[in-house]
Amino acid sequence: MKPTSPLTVYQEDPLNVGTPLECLTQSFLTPSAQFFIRGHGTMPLVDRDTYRLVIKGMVRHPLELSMGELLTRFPQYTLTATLVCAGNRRNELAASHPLPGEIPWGADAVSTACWRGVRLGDVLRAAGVKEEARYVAFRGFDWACFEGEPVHFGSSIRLEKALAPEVLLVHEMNDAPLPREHGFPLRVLVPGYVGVRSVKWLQEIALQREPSTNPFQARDYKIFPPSVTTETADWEQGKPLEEIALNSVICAPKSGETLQAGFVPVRGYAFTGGEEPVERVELSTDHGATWMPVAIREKADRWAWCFWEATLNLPPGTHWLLVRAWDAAGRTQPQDAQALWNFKGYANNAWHRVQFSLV
Ligand SMILES: Nc1nc2c(c(=O)[nH]1)N[C@H]1C(S)=C(S)[C@@H](COP(=O)(O)O)O[C@H]1N2
Ligand SMILES: [Mo]
Repeated sequence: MKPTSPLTVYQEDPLNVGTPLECLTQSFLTPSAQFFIRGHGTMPLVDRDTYRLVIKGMVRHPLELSMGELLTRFPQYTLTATLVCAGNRRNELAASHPLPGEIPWGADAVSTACWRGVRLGDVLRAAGVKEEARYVAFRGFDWACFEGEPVHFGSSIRLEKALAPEVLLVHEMNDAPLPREHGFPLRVLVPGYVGVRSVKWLQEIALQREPSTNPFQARDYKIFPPSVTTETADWEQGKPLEEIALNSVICAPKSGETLQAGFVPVRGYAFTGGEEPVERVELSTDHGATWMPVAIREKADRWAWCFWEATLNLPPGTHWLLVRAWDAAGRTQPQDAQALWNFKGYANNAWHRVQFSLV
C-alpha cells in the first residue's frame, strides 16, 4: 500500500481540509481520517451524556431526546453516501474570474462514508408535524461569524425531502462514533443534496412555514447567474442550492504530472444527486471532438459516487484529457466552467480537464 498523502489544509481556523485526489480513489469508502472537512466556525466539543436533541416549532409534541432515547426509540439504518461541498471544483471557476474570500477547493471537497443513524422522518412523525409546516430547519452547536456577527451555523430543507427515507440523523461514520470534526455526537445527513444541508453538531430541529432565516441559508449557498456580482446580488432572488448536479472528475493523472508514455492508467469518480444514476462515463483526448466510454468499476448505493477507470495508450508529448458523465435519463454535464461562473463559486460540474506530459 502506498503511503497516504497528507491532507490539503486550506484553513486552520475554521478548519477546512481537502482530500488529495490520489487518496480519493484509493478506497470506495474514504477513511474518516482522510474525509474532507468543511467548517464555518468553532469546533464544538459536545458531551454525549448530557446531550439533548430539541425538536420544536410546528409540532404537536415538542421533544427533547437524549442519545440513548433517540437510538432506542427509533430503528437504525445504515447507508453509504457521498458528501460533497457546493464549493467543490471552485478553483476552475476562479480561473476565469477571481472569487476573493472563498476557499479555492479543487475536486477535493468530496468523500464517501458508511453512515448509521435514525430516519429524520421517524423522529418528525413522533413529534407530530403540523399541517402548516413546510420546512425543517437545523441548528448546530458551532458559532460562526457572519458579517461580523456571531451566529450558530444553520440550514433548512423542504419538509418533503426531510421525510424521505434516505435522510438520517447519524451518530456513526465508517462503523465508529462520528469524529468530532464531522459533527459528534449527531449530525444530519441529507444524501443527494449539497453538503451544507447536512448540519453537524446538531442542536435543534425546528418545523416552520418558511426556510431558515439563518444567514448560511438565507445569505449564502444560493446560486445566481454569471451576471450577478457581490455588489448587485439580491439574496431573495438566489436559488438555494439543493440537489447535487451530475459530475465527474479525473483523479489520475493529476494536472501537471509527468508520466511514462505508453499505457497510462486513468481513474476518477462520478456522482449525481439526481433521480437517475450515473450510467456512462466518457473520456476525450481531442478536446471534446470524440469521446470513448470507460468502465465503471465500482458502484454502490444510489447515494454514493462511482469509481471509473481506463488504460490509455498514449505517445510522448503534452496531453489534455477530458471527462464527462451521463445519467440514465440521458442528461450530461455542461462543457464550460465559464458559463457556470457565479460570484460564490458554487456547483461547478463542467467537463473536468487535466493536462499532463508523457516522456
Ligand atoms: N454545524 C455545521 N454543520 C455543517 C457545516 C458547518 O460549518 N457547521 N458545514 C457544512 C458544509 S458547507 C459541508 S460541505 C459539510 C461538510 O461536512 P464534513 O466537514 O463532515 O466533510 O458540513 C456542513 N455542515
Ligand atoms: Mo459545503
